Amino acid sequence: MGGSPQLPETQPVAKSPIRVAVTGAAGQIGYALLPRIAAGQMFGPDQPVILHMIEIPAEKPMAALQGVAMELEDCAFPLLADMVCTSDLNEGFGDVDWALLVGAKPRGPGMERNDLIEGNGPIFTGQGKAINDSGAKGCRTVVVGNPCNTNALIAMHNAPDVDQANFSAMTRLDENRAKAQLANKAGVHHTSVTNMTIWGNHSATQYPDFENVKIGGKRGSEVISDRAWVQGDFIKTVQQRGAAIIKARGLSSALSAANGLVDHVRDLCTPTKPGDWHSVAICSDGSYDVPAGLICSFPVSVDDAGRYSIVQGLSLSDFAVDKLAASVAELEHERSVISGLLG
Ligand code: NAX
Repeated sequence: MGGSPQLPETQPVAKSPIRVAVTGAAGQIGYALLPRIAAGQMFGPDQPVILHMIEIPAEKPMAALQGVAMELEDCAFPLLADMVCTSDLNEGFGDVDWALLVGAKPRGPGMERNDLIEGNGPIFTGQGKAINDSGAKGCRTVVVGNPCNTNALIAMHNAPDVDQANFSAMTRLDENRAKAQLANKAGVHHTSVTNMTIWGNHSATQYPDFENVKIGGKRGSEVISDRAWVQGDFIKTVQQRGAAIIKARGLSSALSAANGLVDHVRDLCTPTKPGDWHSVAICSDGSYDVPAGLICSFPVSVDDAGRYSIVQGLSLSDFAVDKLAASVAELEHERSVISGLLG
């Protein structure tokens, strides 16, 4: 018999697992988030992960965490290489490549925003220090626990050996909410809406930017001419969407928040489609007159080498400048409330 010998099938080289810490892992967002990470939706379908799931050292949350770990085990995810369940921060952040800081105390009845800021701030000093001391070199941190911009600021200041560019806070849920509202109004699918920026704080002062958005590749104003709606109901609906979800569901956003975090991290690891951008709260370098050092949401794009930068040169009307200034003033106020935690 002639012919060439049969070559053995080549096996793809297996990637080594990355370590991903999630705090508040037994909470509602954790429950919606962990299976998506383990299924490869955050880091890709060929990237194994070791989940470091962190909770507070109390009986109930630690027992709930064990239950979550059992369920993850029962999913038999091919990419889930191992799990660590702990309340010890140095073990939890030990050698992690990503630290997703979701856990925080919820805002209780009658609590003012300042109480929330003061109550949650100290969580992020200890976590920042542990990321600094125990995280892998180049560890990247994303804060979701509210007030997330200011908590990211606290974590960043308590991790002096980590590049400040490695800290961000999540405004991607707000971006996705804004895209959905515009798509509904224009009668198009939400994937037609691009170039959506959330400026400022993840709070009721955030400014979803209608002036630079594109719908089906056209300027938003060419598709939606109802200026009163975009300056009024649209902005208000996006700013108040979290409260509307609580009213409807009796619980705060969880699956959409987990989805926002999947999008946030995946798009920080992936070159951005040319001409588009996403909203990420990062340490300001003074762009758009936002004081350097504040964690503020900007339009951000990622280049082919995986480096992100703030998209420059967008035009902002007087209306937009005023909105951004109000949100920045709130961020400065929040920073003054927790200034004692900045190390
Ligand atoms: P849950 O109350 O369901 O879960 C929070 C979990 O965090 C609990 O299991 C709790 O034991 C744990 N926890 C508290 N302090 C901790 C600490 N120091 N270390 C480790 N774990 C700790 O809240 P959930 O709905 O999951 O929301 C979590 C956070 O996300 C809240 O601060 C919430 O305000 C914030 N959100 C932020 C959003 C954003 O877009 N940035 C949107 C959704 C959400 O509101």
